[in-house]
Amino acid sequence: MTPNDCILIGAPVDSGKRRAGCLMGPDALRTAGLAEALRELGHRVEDLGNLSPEPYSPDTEEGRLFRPNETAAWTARLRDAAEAAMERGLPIFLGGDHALSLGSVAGVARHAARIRRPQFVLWLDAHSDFHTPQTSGSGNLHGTPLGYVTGRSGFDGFAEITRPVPQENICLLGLRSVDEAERAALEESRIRRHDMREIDERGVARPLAEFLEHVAAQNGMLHVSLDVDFLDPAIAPAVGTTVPGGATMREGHLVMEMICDSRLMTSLDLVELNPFLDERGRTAHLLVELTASAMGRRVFDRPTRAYA
Ligand code: Z70
Ligand code: MN
Ligand code: MN
Ligand code: MN
Repeated sequence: MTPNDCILIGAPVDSGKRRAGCLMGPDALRTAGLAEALRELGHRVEDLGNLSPEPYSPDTEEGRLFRPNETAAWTARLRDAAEAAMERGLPIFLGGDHALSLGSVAGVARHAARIRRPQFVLWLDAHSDFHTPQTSGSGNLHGTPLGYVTGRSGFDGFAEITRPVPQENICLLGLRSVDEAERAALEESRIRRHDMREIDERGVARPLAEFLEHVAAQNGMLHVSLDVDFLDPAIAPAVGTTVPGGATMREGHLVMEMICDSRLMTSLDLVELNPFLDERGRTAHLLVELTASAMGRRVFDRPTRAYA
């Protein structure tokens, strides 16, 4: 793989849900050897350290939404950090919970608009994260990033979305926990979605290859957002919301290897790692290994990528 300038951006966002611990994610990923693994593959790596949110008024723990001011402040900071990092290399956002993607995706989409290329998003997650603050039953904003970046209304107090990601440019893979309001909104939308039943029937490679070929045909930028709960909790226990029936280790690596072969990935989120719930660092290590697969680690080279 051609060497990349990887920019590690620590985003210890922990305001997107009630169970604390994701703030330790960036340091767990560093401890598990993320930078070393990338350097071993020939990439240059710069670690910007951990960011902090813009100044914000403290959240009262009243009201339906959990910590909206803190999450809005993170969103503003991460959007600007993402847009700036895209000028220099391939940003890897070290989460932090999935609320960090309100900012990372908004920022990369602004950069793509500036260079006049379409932005695509691959969402590897048990959940669809397509709520708005109004439709969310839990009030947890980590369930809303795709609602925000597609320009759904109701995000009062958040930076305005000037460059919404077109629905048809988004692909959800791994779905097995979708709330009723999200299901209704998804069915009205043009978002591409592949649930675990489809993966069981067709395998993970064919739906993914279809999407990657579509991105390539449009000369798109590709943001990959990897939620730990995409994986089965038996192999990735360090997550607050365990949903059984997730991707296996082999499916996880295959997805990342195909992303690598496509040469399309321009930015990456590693989110929802809660090191407080991990077993001897195995989930953090697995995320490092999966990132390595996406960035060039392989057993043998493959001449073609004919899966569809
Ligand atoms: C549910 C909600 C969610 C991640 C859980 C769950 C959302 N749909 N997202 N874990 N990453 O509360 O809105
Ligand atoms: Mn650029
Ligand atoms: Mn998620
Ligand atoms: Mn999830």
